[in-house]
Amino acid sequence: METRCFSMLKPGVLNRRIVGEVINRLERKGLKLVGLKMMNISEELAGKHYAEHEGKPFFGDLVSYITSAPVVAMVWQGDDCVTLVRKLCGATKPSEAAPGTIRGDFCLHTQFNVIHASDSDASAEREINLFFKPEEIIDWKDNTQSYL
Ligand code: FUP
Repeated sequence: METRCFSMLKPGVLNRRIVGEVINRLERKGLKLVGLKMMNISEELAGKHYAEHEGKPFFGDLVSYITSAPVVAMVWQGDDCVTLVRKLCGATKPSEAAPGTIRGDFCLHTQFNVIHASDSDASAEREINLFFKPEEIIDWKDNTQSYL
């Protein structure tokens, strides 16, 4: 069954000119990009997005980093979308992320680990609603679906 996953290229990815390379990893897998926008994240939105980390020692740094420069927010769709996107992202800690994964290939530090991806269907729904209006998601007709 098709599900959706919220994903976000974190601050620095635009600066490093690797937006296309990272998106390419997810596209090549066959996942369908149904939402895409560049944006600046407000402190309020950052607080809601990272609510589960409130009170942890890294929370302040997390919020100031994610609000420090533009991000690229995305919604991906496909069978087992959350599982697949997280596999392609790799482990949270770059030192544990396998080579070939996005985090395994493009970052050194957990704090700057390039990409966010929802960790369950429930958080995907919550995060998509936080970042996208319903009309900003376009579930386009996919003529190649029978080949994927
Ligand atoms: P993930 O779901 O892989 O993005 O990981 P988490 O939700 O556990 O963490 C969210 C973000 O907090 C990570 F992307 C980076 C940051 N973080 C730290 O800076 N230090 C930590 O010890 C854990 C997470």
